[in-house]
Amino acid sequence: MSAGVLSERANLPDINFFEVTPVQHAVKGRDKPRGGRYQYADRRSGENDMLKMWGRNTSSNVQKAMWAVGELKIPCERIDVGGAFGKTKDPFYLAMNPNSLVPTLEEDDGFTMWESNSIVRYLAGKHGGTLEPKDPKARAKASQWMDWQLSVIGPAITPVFWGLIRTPAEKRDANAIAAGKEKTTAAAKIMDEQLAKTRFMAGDDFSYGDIPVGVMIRRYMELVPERPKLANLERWFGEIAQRAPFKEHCGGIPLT
Ligand SMILES: N[C@@H](CCC(=O)N[C@@H](CS)C(=O)NCC(=O)O)C(=O)O
Repeated sequence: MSAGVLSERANLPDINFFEVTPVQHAVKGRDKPRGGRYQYADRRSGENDMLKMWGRNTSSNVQKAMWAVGELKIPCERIDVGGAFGKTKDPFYLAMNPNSLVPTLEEDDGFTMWESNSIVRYLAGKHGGTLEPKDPKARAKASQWMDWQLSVIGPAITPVFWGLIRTPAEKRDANAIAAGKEKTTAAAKIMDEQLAKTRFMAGDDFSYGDIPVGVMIRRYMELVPERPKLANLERWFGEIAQRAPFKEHCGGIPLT
């Protein structure tokens, strides 16, 4: 956890008794790796359980899940696995997530699940608040944009991210990067049209429908500076980027 979290507390929504205690520690038992503990103690929820989120913080899918954790102020310990940290092919991890991918959610009672967007929906449904819209139509729209992130804008930006961030300059596939930029811009225009009509993706309130696409648009803004002017998208992104959980778990983490 960055020191910035504490200084950003003033920007958080109106929650009483909100405490953030960053702790770096070893996980006891099973030869597990180290991670960061996010002690979001929110007495409103009455939840004392500490959930675990397995996954490196540079993963866009982990970022979605942790952004939701931050919005919901759930006690959470994030543990670095995946990428250079490895461990995702270890038997203990495969038993939780046979895909060998991050993130994986683990609760105190042994419940585990994977798929970042499903994790976001599960946590929002379980812990209440406004992240999951109460109105069925707004909830459906939020879910729609989450699925669209997986099926459209995620696949569009992936070759751009991998080409520009994870591939040495001499090995880059310029055509694949250019095609990815074009597809991502086409997707961003669809979002821009929606955002001409509503303040957020699923209506006039921030919801989990903004989270997966928000993580993608953060990448778009950084990786495609030559993009066309999309005034509604930029207005929306400027707003969500002010949220403390976005800064903590997504915007403040360099693309690597
Ligand atoms: N659809 C899955 C995709 C998960 C996924 O592809 N995760 C990537 C990181 S963004 C991963 O685990 N890569 C291998 C690794 O980090 O070791 C989800 O949304 O959770």
